[in-house]
Amino acid sequence: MPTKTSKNPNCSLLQAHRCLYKPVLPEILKKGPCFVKVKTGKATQSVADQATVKKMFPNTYGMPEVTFIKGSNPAVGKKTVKAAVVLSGGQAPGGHNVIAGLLDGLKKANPKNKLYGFLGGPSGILDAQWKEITPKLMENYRNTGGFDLIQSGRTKIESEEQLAKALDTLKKYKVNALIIVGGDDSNTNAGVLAEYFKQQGADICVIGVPKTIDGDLKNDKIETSFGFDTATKIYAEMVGNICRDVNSARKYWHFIRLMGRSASHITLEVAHETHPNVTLVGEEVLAKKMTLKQIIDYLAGIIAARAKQGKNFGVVLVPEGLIEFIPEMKALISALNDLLADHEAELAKMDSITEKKEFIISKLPAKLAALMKSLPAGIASQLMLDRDPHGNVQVSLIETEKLLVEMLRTRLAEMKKADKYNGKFSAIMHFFGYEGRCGVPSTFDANYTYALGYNAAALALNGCSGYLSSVRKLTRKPQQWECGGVPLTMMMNIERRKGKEKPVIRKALVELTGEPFKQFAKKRDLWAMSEAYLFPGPIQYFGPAEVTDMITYTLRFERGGKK
Ligand code: FBP
Repeated sequence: MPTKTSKNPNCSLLQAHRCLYKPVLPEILKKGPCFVKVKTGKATQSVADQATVKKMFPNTYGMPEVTFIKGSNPAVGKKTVKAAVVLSGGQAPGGHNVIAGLLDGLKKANPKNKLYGFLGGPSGILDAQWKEITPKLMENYRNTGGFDLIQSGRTKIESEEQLAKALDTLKKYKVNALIIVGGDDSNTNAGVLAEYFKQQGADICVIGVPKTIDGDLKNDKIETSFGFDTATKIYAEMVGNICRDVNSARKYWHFIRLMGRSASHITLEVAHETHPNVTLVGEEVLAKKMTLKQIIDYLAGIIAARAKQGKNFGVVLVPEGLIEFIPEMKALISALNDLLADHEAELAKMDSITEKKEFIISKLPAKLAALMKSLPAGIASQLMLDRDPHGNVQVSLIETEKLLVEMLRTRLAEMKKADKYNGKFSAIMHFFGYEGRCGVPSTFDANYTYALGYNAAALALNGCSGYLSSVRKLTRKPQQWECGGVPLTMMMNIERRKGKEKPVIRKALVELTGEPFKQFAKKRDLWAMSEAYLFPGPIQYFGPAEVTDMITYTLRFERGGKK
């Protein structure tokens, strides 16, 4: 059916139709921010290191959780607000809908309210690069993937000078609310800014929005970060297609590394959606203190057992963050992090990676130096690449699947010599990461992000600075979702970053006692030896609600039983 928007040459037909989709708002937000009141809960505490976090955040520590309840609140419509939004960190499907919800919420409260977008992530605040987001501009971005409306970036606003610069920009343009859409690191930054503005007596409200495909920014009140639903559906489609190819050709082992910087939530979710033969879970590797050799033995055992049945094929899922969970690699990475930070200037003067590597190896303790030398050259170099501005290793650039396959080839050859393996091992390697981050948001993510943005507008208009937008009870229909805010300091603990102790929002890793892992553990032996593959197919945007509105296994397992 042709539509008005489909005449835009830069707009695909699907995009044109999706632009017309009206996200379903939770009932509580439907009449707009002037019809919700703030109900406060009990005072909160940080998840760990309470005394230190409290000392670092004297103005924002201990704030109560807030929930929106029905009630007349005309005061929020009487003030005129200039809000600004910034997209921070990796892309996640639904970012544009956060902005759409924010814009619509602000305008509903008072049509004179304005929304600016800082360009290119937090650096846009420092460099005062922004554009106004008008309803007209927003039109073609509703329900689309990507962050291209204002782009994103990973700059961390940290030094006194940067904090002061950020404040200067916001004061100059009379911005009274800043909405930071980001993951754990970016929302830590939101907490730091909220505290700093209060310390400086600046009346600027800072609100965070939980974004990351990794799914590791969650707790009791943040049931999932946005983007996880769509990204896992995209990866599951691709993995399912490979499972079908494997089962048709029956000649390759496919090793698929899936994104997720640290936590293995994405890999576990995709495993539930596709039933691959082997799924490695980083958190289990850490809990069992599995060495690289033990991981290789585990994989080789399954490959040999399938070969015995004449099955020289299969699918293995490898979480991107696995490398940091293997105890000896974790120790090596941690030592490298400190060395790279301590010797930044000296290393910058060296031209070749070989020179850098030799220098680093000479500074490592003997055991770690030996490990570094034993790694394939490519992997050792990848481990030394620059950390991101938050001090994280860029695991998306480390080809762990190649490391595993290389080591497996050696192991299987040894087993062959010892008459313990009599198969054929042809491996194909993949990395599915960036493919999933800018997909057209699923119906769940389209609704969830719009609600998160609209809710952030209500929080900002109520002056709830230092809060993360929280939309919960997500296994229910969107109309029944609950809305409110969670203090950012409540999620913090102290961690070592770039060689220093820093307050950061604690990542939610896969819990081995949690239902998503327990359900997987029950079935993995069956999946290992059979071809119980599932083929989820592409995300459906139109059709029966049970297909279009499907939520993740993770959310269902974690929240399904809760009221
Ligand atoms: P966020 O935590 O910022 O959402 O980013 C997540 C992620 O997609 C990881 O899964 C991945 O390791 C990383 O970003 C890649 O970062 P970059 O985009 O800088 O290459």
